[in-house]
Amino acid sequence: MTQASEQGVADIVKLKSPSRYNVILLNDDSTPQEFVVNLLQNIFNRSLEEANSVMLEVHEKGRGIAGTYSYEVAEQKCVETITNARQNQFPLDVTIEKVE
Ligand code: TYC
Repeated sequence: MTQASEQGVADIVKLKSPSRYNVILLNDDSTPQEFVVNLLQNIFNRSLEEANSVMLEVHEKGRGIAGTYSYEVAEQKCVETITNARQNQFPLDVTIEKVE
């Protein structure tokens, strides 16, 4: 193999799939459960059953995965979540974590 084609192979081997990010919902004492379920359906495109299950997981364990996206989309989902919650005066919080 020529040096150029060896370099070509090395470049291909190095290619990584784009990173994914979990949007994590955090529990609090005052955001209503129904509001969280609606938000999971409307912003994170979850079915009613999934939304209920994620909401209960957050309520019981303190945190849960709302959805998994590219960084840009995850960031936008966070902005939409916080904007919606604050407009309704709820303290709901979210964070983004890279999927390992
Ligand atoms: N713990 C809240 C309650 O009992 C419900 C809740 C669930 C709040 C999930 C935030 O991310 C959350 N009203």
